[in-house]
Amino acid sequence: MMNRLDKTALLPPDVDRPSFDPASLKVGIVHLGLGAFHRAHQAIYNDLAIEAGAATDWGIAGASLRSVDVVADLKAQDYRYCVITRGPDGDKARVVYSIIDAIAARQERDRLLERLVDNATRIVTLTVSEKAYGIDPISGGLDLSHAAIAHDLKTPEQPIGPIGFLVETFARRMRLGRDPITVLCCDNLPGNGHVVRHLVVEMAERRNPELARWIERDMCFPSSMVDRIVPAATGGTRQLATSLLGADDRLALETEPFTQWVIEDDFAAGRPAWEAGGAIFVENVHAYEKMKLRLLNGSHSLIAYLGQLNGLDYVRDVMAVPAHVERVREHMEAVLPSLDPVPQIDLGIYRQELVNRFSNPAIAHRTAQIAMDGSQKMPQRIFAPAMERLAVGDNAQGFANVVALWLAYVGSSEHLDDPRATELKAAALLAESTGSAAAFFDIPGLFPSELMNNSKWRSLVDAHLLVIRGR
Ligand code: CS2
Repeated sequence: MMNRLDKTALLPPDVDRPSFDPASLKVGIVHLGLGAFHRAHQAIYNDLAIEAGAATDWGIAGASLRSVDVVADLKAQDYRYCVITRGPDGDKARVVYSIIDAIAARQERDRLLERLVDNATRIVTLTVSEKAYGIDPISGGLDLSHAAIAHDLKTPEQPIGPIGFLVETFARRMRLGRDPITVLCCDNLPGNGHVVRHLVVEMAERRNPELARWIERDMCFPSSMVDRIVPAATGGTRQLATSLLGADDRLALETEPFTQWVIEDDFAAGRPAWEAGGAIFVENVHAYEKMKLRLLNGSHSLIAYLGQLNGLDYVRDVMAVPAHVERVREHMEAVLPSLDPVPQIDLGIYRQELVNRFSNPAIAHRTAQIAMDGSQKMPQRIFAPAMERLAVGDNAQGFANVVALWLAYVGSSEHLDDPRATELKAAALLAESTGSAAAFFDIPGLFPSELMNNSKWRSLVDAHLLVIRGR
């Protein structure tokens, strides 16, 4: 039988790993959302920070709010797993040590809350995906019809969602006289720190205004921009890991060499020296996040819908078609005037780098994975720059095309993966029979009012939809 990657595994010398002993670490961070992204991004910066500063009090307790499998697998492997970087120089494996505890919130809610409330916990980080927060698209506040929000308002002491867990954590910390801490959101939302702060304060306000005031005054919610393309792992990833490690790793991940993390340096109770892993600390992350959400993620959504509508399964397949690459470059060109100058970044080089990253032949990133949850992704990726371009007199034609590609995809997909799938599918049926996207624009809160009320731009969407469907 194949050896398992755990603390007894003897690894080949060319597999990177930290030089510290994971048994020497203590928890200083609780992370919510144990998906591939966190494990291939923050956890590595954290390993490098601990190593550089011998900062053994910044271990991570990772919590999964939904899945229980990742927790069981981490436990079975003594919390070790490998990240394989795949680029032009070949494949390189690195074993990660930073995660030293794993908690399945569904099974161990109390233990998770104990960790969150512990005085040793000074930072709570999050990667739970856009849809998990429960943001009302119209008010920007709590969506009271969101299942986790509704649940956590009703039974606040037994939370299930990220906002509910944070509010209950603060309620307990206040009661126990614990120190203020930092909440660091690492999801692809604009002003992600502000968003989370707003939701947490609103939920706390409903429980106890004094709690809301304490959170507002003493907790820190820095925003951050995160970037690394980490496709969902497959059987192939596991095979590759076996060949590189000589051990079986159920949690192996593959990713690209590129990685970026820009963080507002606003922490209530210290932080690891993540700059040792290349993180950049800034006063304001806004320009970086706008650049990334609009150039990278916006192009990603365009590529995903082009791929899905043309039978191309992977991002790299779309990028192998010159006409599609041309379209992606044109989209980036259209986004450019909506961006602010980004310190230390040459946007020309950044755009070329994106084309190269999307084209990486070793990265099998499914267009279906990116295409999901369009209702949660389109606002910051496509609608926001479209609105800004319209406001200064541009016709935002290209953005109308991306929206039409998304709507055509919604109409054609058999199993639409989106929290608003029912409403979207119903609108798609109407759009099919009327030949107009009006039914989509009628869905409350799907499009911002500036786009809903712009009949000229809407007719561009209709025209593109007609052409796409006619193909
Ligand atoms: C992607 C992102 O799935 C998606 O919607 O656009 O996950 C993307 O790969 C990352 O943000 C890259 O940093």
